[in-house]
Amino acid sequence: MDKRALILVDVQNDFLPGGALAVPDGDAVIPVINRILPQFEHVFATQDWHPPHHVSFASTHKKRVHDVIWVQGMQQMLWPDHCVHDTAGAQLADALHKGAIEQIFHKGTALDVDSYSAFFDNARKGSTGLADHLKHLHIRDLYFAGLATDYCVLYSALDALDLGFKVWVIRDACRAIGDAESAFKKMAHHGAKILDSQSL
Ligand code: VGL
Ligand code: ZN
Repeated sequence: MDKRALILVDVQNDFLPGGALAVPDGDAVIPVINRILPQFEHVFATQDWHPPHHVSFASTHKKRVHDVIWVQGMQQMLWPDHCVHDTAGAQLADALHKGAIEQIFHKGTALDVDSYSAFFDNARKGSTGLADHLKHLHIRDLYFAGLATDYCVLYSALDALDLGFKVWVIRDACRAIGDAESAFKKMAHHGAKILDSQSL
C-alpha cells in the first residue's frame, strides 16, 4: 500500500472556542484527530503564522471584520487579528497529541499576502515547502483534517489535487467557519474523497 500522510491544518488555539477567530465547535476535531493519528505512517501539521499588521487583519486597514477588500488584484476577506507568530493563539491546541507530528509548515508568513492553503500563498507565488517535502518522501496519498473546512482545509485540498496528490478529507475531523457542506461538495467535485474517521 502507498504511504499515507495525515495533514493537520491549523489546529491552533486562535481557531478554538474562546480564540481570536474561533471556529464553531472547533475543539471537537481534537479527540477525533488524536484517535486516528496512530493509523498514519506520516503526520504533518500547518500553523497559520502571521506577522503583526498582516494584510488579512481588519485592524491593519481600519476596516471591519468580514469586510472584503482588493489587494493586488485579489479579493481579501478581513479577519480579526489571529495567529500572530510566536503568540499563545498561534500555538497548536494543547490537547493535540503533538508527539506524532513529524514536521510543521508555516503559512501566511508574508506581510502582504494571505495564505489559506498548506502549499502556496493565495497569489501562488510563495510555497511552504510541504509539496516538495511530500514528493521527496514519495508520499502520494494525503488525508486532511483540521480547521477550517471552508477556508484552509478547502484550499489545501484543492491545491493538493492540483499538484497530483490523491486526496481524502476526513469529515468529522474538520469544522467550518461558515458553510461546511458547500466546501465538501467543492472538494468532492474536484476529485477529493470525503470520508468519516470511522471508515479509515
Ligand atoms: C483560516 C481564515 C484566516 C483557516 C486562516 O485556517 O481556515 N481562516 N486564516
Ligand atoms: Zn489567517
